[in-house]
Amino acid sequence: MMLQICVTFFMVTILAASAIPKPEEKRVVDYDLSDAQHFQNEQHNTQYDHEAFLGKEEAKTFDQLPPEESRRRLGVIVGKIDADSDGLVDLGELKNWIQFTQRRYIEDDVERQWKQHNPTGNETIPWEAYRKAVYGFMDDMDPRDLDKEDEGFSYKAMLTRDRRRWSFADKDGDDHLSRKEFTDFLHPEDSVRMRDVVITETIEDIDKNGDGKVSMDEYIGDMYRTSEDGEEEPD
Ligand SMILES: [Ca+2]
Ligand SMILES: [Ca+2]
Ligand SMILES: [Ca+2]
Repeated sequence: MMLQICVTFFMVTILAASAIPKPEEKRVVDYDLSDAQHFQNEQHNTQYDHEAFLGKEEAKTFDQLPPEESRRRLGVIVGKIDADSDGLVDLGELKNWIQFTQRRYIEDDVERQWKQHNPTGNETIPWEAYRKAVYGFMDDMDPRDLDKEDEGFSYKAMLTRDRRRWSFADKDGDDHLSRKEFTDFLHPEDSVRMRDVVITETIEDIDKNGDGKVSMDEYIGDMYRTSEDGEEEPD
């Protein structure tokens, strides 16, 4: 069993490496398989695989367990991944498993935010209620501060973007979002219907000077946008 687990982790490493979201995907998705860096100073960080494999919450639980119990539970999970019960975890089974943990992450996130914005359990959330909860503070702000931009970021631009995404997600056009519509709003990357707005938002993010075109400099600038931990740009 131990050998099997080692093989599995090795395979997760390969898979997770190819599953690291590209910067433009990450922007919209805004989550990664793990909070950990997959490679630190070219050293492979096993914490990344650990979290990608189990999901962040589950990985936390595992970190607190004694080794024998971790091993036992991992064995149970490996049993679940091995869909055809042939005693081996193949790449397809591993892919399905990682998709399943990502899916679960989205569902948990939607559940949490749906409850937060809809505490009385209505069928839908009206735009105005959402706007008030998220951007209500802007009503009391100085209009000059609202227009202020910090590296292309402004509250006003964020509100405009959310408003547009809301309208896209609002399939029946009543300006309220049902739970299904709200899921598309929060996680447009997971919905074919939302593809256009995902592309629009991505281009807007890269196109820093707002001329509607992506220059080489803007593209390169975007590629290194995520290296916040002091990584140096290559020459
Ligand atoms: Ca199998
Ligand atoms: Ca609607
Ligand atoms: Ca541009």
